[in-house]
Amino acid sequence: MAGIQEGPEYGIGDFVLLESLTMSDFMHNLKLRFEKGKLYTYIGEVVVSVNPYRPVNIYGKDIVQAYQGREIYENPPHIFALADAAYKSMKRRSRDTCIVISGESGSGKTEASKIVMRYIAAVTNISGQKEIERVKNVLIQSNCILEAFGNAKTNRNDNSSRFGKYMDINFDFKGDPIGGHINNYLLEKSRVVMQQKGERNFHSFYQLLYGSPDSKLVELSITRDVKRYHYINQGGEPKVGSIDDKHDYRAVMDAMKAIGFAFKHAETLWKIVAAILHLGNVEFEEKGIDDHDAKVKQQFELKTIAGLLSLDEFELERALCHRTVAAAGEVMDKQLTVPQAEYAKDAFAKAIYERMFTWIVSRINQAIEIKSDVIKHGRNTVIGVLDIYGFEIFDNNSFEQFCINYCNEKLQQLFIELVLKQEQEEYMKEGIEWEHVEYFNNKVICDLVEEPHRGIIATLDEACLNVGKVTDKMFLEAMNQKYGDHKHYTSRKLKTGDKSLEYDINFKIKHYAGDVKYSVVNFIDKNKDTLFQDFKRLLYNSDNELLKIMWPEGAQAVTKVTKRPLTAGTNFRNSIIALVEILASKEPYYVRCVKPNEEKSPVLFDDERVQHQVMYLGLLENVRVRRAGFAYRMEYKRFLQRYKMISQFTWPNFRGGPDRDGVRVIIDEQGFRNDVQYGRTKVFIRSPKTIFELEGARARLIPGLVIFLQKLWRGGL
Ligand code: AOV
Ligand code: MG
Repeated sequence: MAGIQEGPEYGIGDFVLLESLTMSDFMHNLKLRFEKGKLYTYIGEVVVSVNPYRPVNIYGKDIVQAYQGREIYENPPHIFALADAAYKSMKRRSRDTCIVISGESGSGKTEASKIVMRYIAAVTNISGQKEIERVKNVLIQSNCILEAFGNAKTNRNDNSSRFGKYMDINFDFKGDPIGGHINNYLLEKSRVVMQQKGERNFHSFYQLLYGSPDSKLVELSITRDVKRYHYINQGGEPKVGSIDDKHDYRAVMDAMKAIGFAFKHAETLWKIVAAILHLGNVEFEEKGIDDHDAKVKQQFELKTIAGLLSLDEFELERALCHRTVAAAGEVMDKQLTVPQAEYAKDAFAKAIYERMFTWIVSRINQAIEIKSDVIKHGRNTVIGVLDIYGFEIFDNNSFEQFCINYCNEKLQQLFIELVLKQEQEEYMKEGIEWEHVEYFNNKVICDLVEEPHRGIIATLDEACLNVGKVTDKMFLEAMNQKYGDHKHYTSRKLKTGDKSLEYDINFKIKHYAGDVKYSVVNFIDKNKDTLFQDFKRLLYNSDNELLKIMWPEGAQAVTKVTKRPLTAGTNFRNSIIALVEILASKEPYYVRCVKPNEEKSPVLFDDERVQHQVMYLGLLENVRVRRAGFAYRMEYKRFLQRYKMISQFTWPNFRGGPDRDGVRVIIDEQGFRNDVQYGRTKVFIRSPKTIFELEGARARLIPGLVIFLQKLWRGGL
């Protein structure tokens, strides 16, 4: 167990036990542990994890064994202990639990979620049942497929999640996984057609180009030359040092096979990816000098795309350059201009990619869906694992960052509510009095974004009702008027009287994690998220059965008046509110991820950047809440078992009444009467010092344990 042993030189393993609690004490301890190679530190039951940016040898079988079924304080801090606590609670007390992983982009959330899943897989199905093994396999293998199609290199993280993921794992009465379900949230589809400098499109494109065999490339009419394809060459850096696209392509193919994707379906997915590459190279020109209608410049590309997607070439061109409009029962054909056609093409590319991703998630869900007879017979409890895109600030922030950061705001809000609520509830349940701790409540920012009728999303929806008439700038102006006085909103205003001065196209939100300047350009468009009906019909009429399945609404008659669909912003808001409700209904376990530096360096601890995160994650407040009341609590029975040797009245066994009386004997004898309160089932100890002294007394009586205990309490709790 070389990887996890700890001694005093590793600092304190639980921030709650710090002698004094200032920011500098907190930082000193976190830095010391990072420098000594210790990723994990507790705040009570919360795990703080600092990204090591190097492979660490602490997730092996022997370490799994060390943590399996043990209590959190019995071993040095580790995310396994948290996974085990969630698992034990689910199994022993039939509680639905969830593991909420938060932190900014690149802080290690996705890695943490995979470690948790691997731990759960490692400690279950001891009897080796085939079906359970299959479910475990799908749960684990699905990651590499989802990451291929849903992750990308950004300027903050080489493997950045560009979608949110919440995965439920269902367990039977024995505590073995029998199924699961993945919810995915808003894929950043704008990336399909546009990338910032230094970034890439989704991994899948590069995996296909670098990883597939030559014969496949011929079949899809593509080459390995990334530079040739507009949709994937804009970032300028197609190769990423930390990523082996060729290897990953094979892994994705293997995973699809293992999960049971039909071969022809896997083929179709790659055909779609290739078709998008070709689509990116399609350009439009005007039909003639006086004819501004758009026509496709590269007919050969059309032929290839039509072939890949099993579409009629003529219909494809029509859909790209025309639009069918139905008014008063009459169907009309409207020609698009060149810019309109460009826009429609991009919308088309984004939509097929997004639909494909949604289909992949549902196909994985189908493979792990629990059979209804299993639900009927027997208990079914759940552990949910949440891994969502982290808070991000780029040079250029748009609608996507706005949604991602709003989502992080909501998770922070949940943390505030639950961590406080839990603590308060525990004290109430046990009949204990406690002191309140002040903290920044970010509810005001959540409201600014999401409030019905008044929030930014509602204002944006209003602007979208009048497309064509309302521009992004007018939307900005509407916001400036509504939120001009809001503490968390700022925007530079137009100086009156100076016509030459343009509106600033940005607005700034003071998020809990920092100020972010968003550009309103394309907010209306991205929120409205229109894809002309013509494309839907086109894809529905594909001879490829899978494409047809992906586009069922294409079956609708042209004249049928469809209800206005919800906007992207409102959809996202609703799904995040629903997610928060799911999480709040479960017993939460928190992992708070911290990014040590911006350079992805394993040796650099950037004090300023880390301190900023410690502040906005509310980690100090978290420790204070934990300590304001009581730093430590233990069930009477466990307390007695652990400390009974330090009093002659309780050793070897206490026979004078209930366990609670035995605990009182020890506490009184040691002189800690004023430092504890007695709850209904647990003893609550206010200061960490008491624990140190009790441990000391115990250790003196068991000389052989001295060293062990020093390690445990100084470094390991
Ligand atoms: P994120 O999920 O929090 O960012 P990741 O989990 O993708 O961040 O971590 C970023 C990178 O840090 C990984 O690709 C690894 O190289 C490294 N890393 C993280 N955790 C560990 C660990 N426990 N051991 C070794 N290396 C690690 V984002 O999805 O961008 O918000 O949206
Ligand atoms: Mg991630």
